[in-house]
Amino acid sequence: MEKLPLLGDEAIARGAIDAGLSGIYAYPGTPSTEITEYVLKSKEAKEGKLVASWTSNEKTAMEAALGVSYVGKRGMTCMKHVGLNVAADAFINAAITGANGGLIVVSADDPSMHSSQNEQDSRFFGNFAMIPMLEPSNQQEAYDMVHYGYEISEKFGIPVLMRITTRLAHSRAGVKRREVRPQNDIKMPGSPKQFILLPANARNRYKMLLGNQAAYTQESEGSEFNRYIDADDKKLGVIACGIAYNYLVENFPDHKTPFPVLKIGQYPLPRKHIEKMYKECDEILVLEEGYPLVEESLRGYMNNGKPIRGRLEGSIPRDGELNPNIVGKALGLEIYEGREASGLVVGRPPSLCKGCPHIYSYNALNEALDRYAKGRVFSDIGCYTLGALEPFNAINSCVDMGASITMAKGAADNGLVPAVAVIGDSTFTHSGMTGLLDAVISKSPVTVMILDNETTAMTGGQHSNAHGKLENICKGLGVEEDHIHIMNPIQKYHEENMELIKKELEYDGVSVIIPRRECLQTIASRIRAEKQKVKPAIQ
Ligand SMILES: Cc1ncc(C[n+]2csc(CCOP(=O)(O)OP(=O)(O)O)c2C)c(N)n1
Ligand code: SF4
Repeated sequence: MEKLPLLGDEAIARGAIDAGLSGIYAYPGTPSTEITEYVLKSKEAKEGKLVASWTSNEKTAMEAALGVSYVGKRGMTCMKHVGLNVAADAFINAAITGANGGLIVVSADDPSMHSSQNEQDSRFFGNFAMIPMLEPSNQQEAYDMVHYGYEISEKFGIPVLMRITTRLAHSRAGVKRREVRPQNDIKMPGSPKQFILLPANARNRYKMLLGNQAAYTQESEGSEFNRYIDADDKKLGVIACGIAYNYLVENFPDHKTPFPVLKIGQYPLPRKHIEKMYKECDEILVLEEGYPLVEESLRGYMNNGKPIRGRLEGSIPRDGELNPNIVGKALGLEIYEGREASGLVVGRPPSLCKGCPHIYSYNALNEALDRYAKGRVFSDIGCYTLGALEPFNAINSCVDMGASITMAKGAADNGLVPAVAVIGDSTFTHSGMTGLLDAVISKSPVTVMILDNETTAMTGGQHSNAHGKLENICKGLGVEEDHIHIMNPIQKYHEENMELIKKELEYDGVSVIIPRRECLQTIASRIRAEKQKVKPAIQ
């Protein structure tokens, strides 16, 4: 079969298409974005053979993918780890409804927080939902696991969580393709009650889920993705999960360890393999990205005094991404640290592009707020979060998508007047609209600036669902028309913009100001595409 050089994300996308995917729904978020982008640009999507779509947020994506599964077809949804928090209600309940057609939820974790607010471990969500989980160690496994994931999803009638991390998502390797499977035809759920989670049905479904746990573990124990690699030196046994297996074997020239290794790629944990290792080896070292999930489970399983080492115990740092050197040190190996970087290499902190529209919004806002005490601008997540840095120092919070308007409302309701919320157009339709409705209902004195650069810039310029709709959405949510304004964030209109913001800061109610000018990068991408007469890469 053909071999392709694919990113981990692309391997998942190619795997899904080849395994008979019918519909993929996602909200962008690093490091998961390239999965959906690959499918969107695929020949199969362009020929209309499958449905691929960005959604308003991760919850709507999760529910749309569940809808694909409901009709018996294979669905996928992809998100970054914090996106799974947004999708959690649907995700946890999908474990109770179960799946009809195969359903895979991909959650991409970001240990070391390369581009995230936290480094939470999605495996806890998988355990919480009590569904099977897959964790690839390389791009080939990522591809193969999608095929297998759909098999077990359909065999057990349950969604499957695939957990990846940044390093795997964004590194490239040769991936051998498999035979392409046809998509499923429409087939309605066998039981008409399956998806109706009224308490009486839900209780039955939950019992089924509990009853299936042993079968999921048995499947894990027989899985090709959980391998016990035996060796003579039983002083140590290493449990290596997902990509941590690569970091382990990179420390050994022929990739052969002198001690037994249990390579984990599937959960629930293969209990039998773990018991074997625990019985045979004097000491266990657990290598896992994220939280000490396996280490904690081991302590629960059989804490009879045998040393278990890992993140909890301290042999591995409690936070941050793993790498071969961290693993080598935990094994007591001599590590080559490499030379210090040359003094000529200077750090390049992130910054707004020169001429970015957000710059002019912040200049006007800062000046309008000059006469008030500091600390009243609640921001959200997007390129505009860089307004926290010099020279702007324009924002005072960034917590999660949507938290700008709601935090400003809470603060304003409790005496911080004026309070300002700064939110991007994509973040507004992701989870700002409900907060704005709350503010309207309680007539909170907040000034909301929706920075409309007509795209989802931070994640690469995906289509923004707010495009062309913002004023109407705000009107529909009840913001008074006299207090909805558009401004052009450009130096030429600085005075005018500043006076407008000043005026609305004094208004005792909800006002919305929409600075509107397109992101420079999407303009550049369009011009490049027009010159080459191709469709813009960024859509
Ligand atoms: C729950 C969640 N999903 C996705 C992301 C990734 N993400 C960060 S900002 C952003 C969108 C930013 O778009 P917009 O609000 O329009 O601001 P812009 O970057 O265009 O200025 C996304 C998708 C995230 N941080 N959290
Ligand atoms: S990508 Fe666009 S929105 Fe982001 S900083 Fe650059 S110009 Fe501004």
